[in-house]
Amino acid sequence: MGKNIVEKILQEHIVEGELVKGSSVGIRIDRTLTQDSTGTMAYLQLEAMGIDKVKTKKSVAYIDHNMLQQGFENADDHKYIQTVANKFGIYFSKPGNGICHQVNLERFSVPGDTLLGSDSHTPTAGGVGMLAIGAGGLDVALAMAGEPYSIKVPKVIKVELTGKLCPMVASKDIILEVLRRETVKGGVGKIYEYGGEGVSSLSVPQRATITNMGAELGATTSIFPSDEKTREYFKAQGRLDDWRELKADDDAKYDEIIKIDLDALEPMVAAPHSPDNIVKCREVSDVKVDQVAIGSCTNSSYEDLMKVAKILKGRKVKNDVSLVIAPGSRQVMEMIARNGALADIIASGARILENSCGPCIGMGQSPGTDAVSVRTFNRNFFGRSGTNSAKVYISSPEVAAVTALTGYITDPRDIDFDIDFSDISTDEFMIDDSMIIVPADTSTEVEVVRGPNIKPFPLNTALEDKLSGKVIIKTGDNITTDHIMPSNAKLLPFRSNIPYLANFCFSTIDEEFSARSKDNPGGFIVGGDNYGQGSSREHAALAPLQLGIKGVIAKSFARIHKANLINSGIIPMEFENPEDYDLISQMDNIEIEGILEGIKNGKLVVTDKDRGVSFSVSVVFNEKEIEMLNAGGKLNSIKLKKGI
Ligand code: MIC
Ligand code: SF4
Repeated sequence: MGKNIVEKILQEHIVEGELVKGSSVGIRIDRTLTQDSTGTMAYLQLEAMGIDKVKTKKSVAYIDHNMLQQGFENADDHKYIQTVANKFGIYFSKPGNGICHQVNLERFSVPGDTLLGSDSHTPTAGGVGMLAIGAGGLDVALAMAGEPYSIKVPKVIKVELTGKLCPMVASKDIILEVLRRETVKGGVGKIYEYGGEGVSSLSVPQRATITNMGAELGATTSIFPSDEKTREYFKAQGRLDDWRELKADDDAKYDEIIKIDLDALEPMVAAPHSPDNIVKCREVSDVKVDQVAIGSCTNSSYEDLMKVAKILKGRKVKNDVSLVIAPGSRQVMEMIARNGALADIIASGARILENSCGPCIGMGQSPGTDAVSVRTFNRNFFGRSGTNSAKVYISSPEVAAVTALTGYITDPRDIDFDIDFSDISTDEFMIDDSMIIVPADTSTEVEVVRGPNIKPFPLNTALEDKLSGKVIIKTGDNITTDHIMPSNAKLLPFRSNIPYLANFCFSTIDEEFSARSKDNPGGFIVGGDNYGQGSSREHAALAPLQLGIKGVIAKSFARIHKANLINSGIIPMEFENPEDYDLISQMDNIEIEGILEGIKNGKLVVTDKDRGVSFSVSVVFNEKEIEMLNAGGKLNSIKLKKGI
């Protein structure tokens, strides 16, 4: 029987279990990536594993998230990562070299290989046909240590593209359309494989925009075939040797097929505060805009910025709009600087930021009170910009650039500009890998520098058979990791300091959460659907662990966060009957007995002592997960096994 691309790659990498839908398999990880805000934890955990060198084909540590050096903390983190990378045989991409996913696409992606990254947008590399998955730092550390990565064999959804995008309609609009149809939780347990005749008209950066933002579906990953367009991209990056063709067999089977006619798509935006809140630009053309931000790992390629430069050339940004632009990599920045496009951008009145995540993670450029910001990013979650009252819209670079000129959300087809994008593609990127530091051959002489900002991470204790405690918080649906452990310019410097960070757990929606948890140790969190969507940050599990949280009961969980909870020894429990959510209130006392047996049988009974009611929660885990929970987390279970 014919195979799809996902099955082909999984088959080549499977080392434990069998390719049966829904069952757990272990796959070999060829490559890893980390970035600084999740990297410090990942490397502290790697150090705890007692290995000398990473066992992957290539692992890369990027610095791109926290670039604002307002104190020593950040520089300490960077130094720690650089030295630990050097010791363990990991390539180090210096601050200023660019956003991990953009640089990875340019310089390290390989079709057909597996990539595990401690960042939820690792699937960006699916744009070249890599099976690229986001995970918590501990899982990435384990992959570096040579352990297989375990996943549930996902459903494979084919997204069949037909036709061709119309002028001023972007690949961003394709993924916005997928989000409109599938929603932010529609992709849980699924991989989206793109195919159909429409694929060949899309360049690699356009494809990478789609696989990048596929993370917002909650999907395991997204992937494109590796074809002639991919080959051209590798040739232009001087990496033809890394290219291989990858396509689905003609008779490949899929669990579902979604069809998208590219000709019929229109420019769209994701309205506040969710990436699936999709509306057509023309429906919101009365929205006055205060800020426009162009960049992020979704839309900061050479091609994206050349389009922006062409739109801005000879025109001026509206007086009451602030336009900020962050190119995705040093390669992109240097190319637009040398060919003059940067001068056109500057002349328009735009502000140029460095090649990093920047405003996407609230590191600077927070909008004003109640301000409207149009961004080419992938997430517009509540509070993520650093301003809770701000309204963030997500759009393509074309929409963003035109909007900066008009001051209102604008469909670029409604503007009478004579712009031709046909000469943008390049057959030769500027290649200079001098900001990528090759690790030392021998690790023994390398000293790991650990500044005072690097604090030990919390470890859980072995699972108890009976748990009782208070419901410290009850949340609604679609709680993001930005709600649970906010990231902004004030908090990002403390990603390697969990005791401090924990004081701000849930702080954007509940300032008392941390104090209440400390006053009532051993508590629980109650959540709605899709609890923990968004980022891969394990801090959203480690901070609750630090505060003594023992379990989370939710209607459903996002994939990476659920894994991070288990890795931390916090039990994720799902309401068997979602209506039981209504039975519990914040600060109720709950009790769960017979836990050790219950997690083997997939079911626990929770008693709400204040309401005098009991209900069942589902706790279906595989053997390894049960071991982890019993030991009080993944690291404890590994230490037990290895006797370290
Ligand atoms: C994000 O986009 O939310 C981040 C910041 O890149 C996170 C990682 C982090 O929290 O450090 C992600 O996507 O995983
Ligand atoms: Fe950085 Fe934003 Fe991409 Fe996350 S989504 S990696 S913060 S650019």
